[in-house]
Amino acid sequence: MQAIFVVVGALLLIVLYLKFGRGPRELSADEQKIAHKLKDQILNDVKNNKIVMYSKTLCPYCVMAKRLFSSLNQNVKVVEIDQSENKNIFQNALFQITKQWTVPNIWINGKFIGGNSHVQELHSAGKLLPLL
Ligand SMILES: N[C@@H](CCC(=O)N[C@@H](CS)C(=O)NCC(=O)O)C(=O)O
Repeated sequence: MQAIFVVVGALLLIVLYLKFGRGPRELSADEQKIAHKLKDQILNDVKNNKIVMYSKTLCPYCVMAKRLFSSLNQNVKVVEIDQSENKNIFQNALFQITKQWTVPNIWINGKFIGGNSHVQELHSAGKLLPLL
């Protein structure tokens, strides 16, 4: 019986970590320099690609958003930030631009749209396709 509580507790912690992660934190001066370059890279990517999604490989919300765009036959430039060298600074750079910490972090035609729930809502309301 006790073992069940331990397993449920551990699962809850994993879910909470996946949902909230570590959250944004203050960057050191060196990290801020990297964040500055990453911000330039992000702004360049979203300028040059119709749909850009900053994602994490194990994120279920990212999978849902990828499926949605794929069902609409839309090519998405997916950047898996957990595979990047400076993943926490990358996420911080995205946060500095969009004020959104979570992934997916989705851009359409150079404009920040939001996360998975936002694109799903837009699609349900018939407002996503007109943006594409
Ligand atoms: N409502 C958001 C939820 C997104 C979300 O909670 N994503 C998790 C990953 S699956 C996240 O970014 N957690 C914080 C982190 O990984 O640092 C959406 O639909 O996009």
